[in-house]
Amino acid sequence: MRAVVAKRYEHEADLSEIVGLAEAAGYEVAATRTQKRTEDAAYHFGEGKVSELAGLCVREDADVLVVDNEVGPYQKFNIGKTVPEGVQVVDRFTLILEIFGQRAQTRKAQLQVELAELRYELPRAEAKTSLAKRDERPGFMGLGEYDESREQDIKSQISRIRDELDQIADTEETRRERRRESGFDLVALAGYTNAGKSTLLRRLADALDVDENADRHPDLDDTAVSENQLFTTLGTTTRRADTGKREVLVTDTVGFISDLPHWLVDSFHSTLSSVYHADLVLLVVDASEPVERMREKLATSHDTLRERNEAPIVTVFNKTDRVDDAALRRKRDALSSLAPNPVTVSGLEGTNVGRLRARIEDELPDWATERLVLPVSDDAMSLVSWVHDNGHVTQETYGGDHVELGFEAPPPVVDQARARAAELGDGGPTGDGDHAGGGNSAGNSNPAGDGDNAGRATADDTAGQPDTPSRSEQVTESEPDDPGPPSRPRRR
Ligand SMILES: Nc1nc2c(ncn2[C@@H]2O[C@H](COP(=O)(O)OP(=O)(O)OP(=O)(O)O)[C@@H](O)[C@H]2O)c(=O)[nH]1
Ligand SMILES: [Mg+2]
Repeated sequence: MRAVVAKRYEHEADLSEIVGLAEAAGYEVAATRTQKRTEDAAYHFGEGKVSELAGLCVREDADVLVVDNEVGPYQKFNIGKTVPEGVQVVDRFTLILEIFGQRAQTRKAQLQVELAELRYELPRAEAKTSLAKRDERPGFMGLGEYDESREQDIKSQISRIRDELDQIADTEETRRERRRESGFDLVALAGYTNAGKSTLLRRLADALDVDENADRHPDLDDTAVSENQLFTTLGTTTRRADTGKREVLVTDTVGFISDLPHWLVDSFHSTLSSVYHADLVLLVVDASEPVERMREKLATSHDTLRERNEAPIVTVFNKTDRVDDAALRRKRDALSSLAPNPVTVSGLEGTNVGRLRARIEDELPDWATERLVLPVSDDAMSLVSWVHDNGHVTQETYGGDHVELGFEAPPPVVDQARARAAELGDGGPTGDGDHAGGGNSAGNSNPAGDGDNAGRATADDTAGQPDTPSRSEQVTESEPDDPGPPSRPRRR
């Protein structure tokens, strides 16, 4: 399929992105044209330009005319009348939808594409209805009625798809909470399309045996494919990465792009929810591009994040293998207000990935510190090993019939450990008077002074806490790779 690509501009005639999009949709770009002018109400371009484009389509034997602007329904109709019959007129948004439609593999991705298509169609159907109504006269009722029912039909399909996407979002939210409660920090890769997110995901997660989890997680078995084209990744891929002390799940997802109408961004909201609900966002930028292009893409990325993201953002300048040090320094300085203190890496060559890991660890929300005294028993030993799995043990001292366990962990893990320790006490304390209750925390046990100690669990406290999950629930919760039942864990 061959395409002629055209763009109307008022400031800058950059065709690289629209050409990239056309290629990503599978077109061979045969010719390009630009025109500097204000928008023409009837033709979008000037009428003469549209005739020229029509001639070009004939000469190049084009199947589509791609226009890098938002073309109104009437403008599209007029351009369509001018170009040779059979040549389709495609604007920036329909082109993006075409790419998404071709690549959508999961149910969620398909629903999102369908939703975006319907939302694109809705105002057009509404316009037709109102036109039909205006023209309505006796004996000519059919058209108006037909269009009105189409409008209703679109609206009810939109609401059906929204409901289904909401359900999927709930399931994902439950899974995210479960992972958090199991001690994982959730890190999301965000950034403009083609910045190198998927390449970085593979770098960060290379220590993980993904196959081990592939059949348990719908989103672990996807491969995070990298390709030099726009929108290679559409779904969501999550992998485990070990940054040292913390266990991190890194999620890679769809890239951002500029000039998208809000309804299109909204349609993909649930794909971006892994970004909006992360503990930390890595905002990846292609540092091999001219600084002004980087600035625009950073601005687009921040705009997309701003609305919903609350997590700290670390900017990652990627592809540094293609920039010399002096240029990189200049870019860092020029962009310091949009990207303070960026980490510079090459995902392709692996340069500075260690530094990125360390930075992730630094920027993640602090862990709480705790010390527990447990009676020695099989259950206590399983709690000790669970704490090893889900936190960072700083002290493990055995004395007679008890064990003292000092550790750092995410607050939800500390809460669970306290509750489980308190339950050990319920089964019949084995400790002496000092450690009565078995599960009592040792005094002065929080050197970090994180203020999270006020409700320190004792056996009695726990009995009065309706929120404490039973031990069997905890076992399920400690299984991070189990998507689990759809119900939401009660705590947090
Ligand atoms: N030279 C160089 N190329 C890189 C680097 N990182 C990624 N690339 C290349 O950049 C292109 C895009 O990389 P991806 O990892 O697919 O980028 P992405 O951000 O996941 O892109 P989408 O999924 O399309 O949004 C691929 O051709 C990669 O090989 C890097 O550090 N240096
Ligand atoms: Mg990708």
